[in-house]
Amino acid sequence: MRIDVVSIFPEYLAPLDLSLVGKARASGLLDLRVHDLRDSTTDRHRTVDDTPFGGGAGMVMRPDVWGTALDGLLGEETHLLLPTPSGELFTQRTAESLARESHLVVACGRYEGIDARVAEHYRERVRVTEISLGDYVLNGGEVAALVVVEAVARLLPGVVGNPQSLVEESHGAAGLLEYPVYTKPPAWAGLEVPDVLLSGHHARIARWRRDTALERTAARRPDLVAALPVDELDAQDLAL
Ligand code: 6GU
Repeated sequence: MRIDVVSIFPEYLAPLDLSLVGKARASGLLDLRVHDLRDSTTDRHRTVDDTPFGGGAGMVMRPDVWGTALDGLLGEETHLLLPTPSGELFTQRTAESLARESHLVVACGRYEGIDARVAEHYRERVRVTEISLGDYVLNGGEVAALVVVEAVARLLPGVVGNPQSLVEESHGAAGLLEYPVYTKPPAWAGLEVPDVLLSGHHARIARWRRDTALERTAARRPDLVAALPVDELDAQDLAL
């Protein structure tokens, strides 16, 4: 997969050289390129923004500068992502869908955002999705670009060493949060690992994990429990 990220702070994306994403890049599974939006400016000051028409606080990013940057990157297959607090919520389902694409371009806005004509114009040419990480305000789209790249890259075939670790995880297909996990030592700080996990009884362990995942999800994310398809709950689930 190829991913292009455009930002006025390309250094913000430096962590994408590290860890799993860094390895995916080094091995060629992920072709990730970071671009400086200011390279698409034409004036001496490398201006990317201006005051909003209609008045108001803050600055808006100019569509002509973004146009130059994006025209140089978009192809037939591109899915253009525009991080913004007014976008659609980015979820594991979004990541799964994006992991099937061949080319993503992430256009990181700053200030009060990008002139609205940019999304409108490129919607005529490619798929465009405005995405939000959640209900809070960040200073720009760079953190969202980091989130998207990491969430998508780990779903690409060959990136995560043991594909089984993608199967049972929070926000996986079960729609539940992950069950609590433990390792050695069996007693620490006066706290013991639940007996069932030391029992070697696989069916009981699976049941305990399902129960604790459901309890945890109900306590922390009642919205996820409400969204569970009833036909996927078993009799034991319903007794909880
Ligand atoms: Cl994607 N961008 C900005 N600026 N703020 C956000 C966000 C994105 N998601 C949540 N808050």
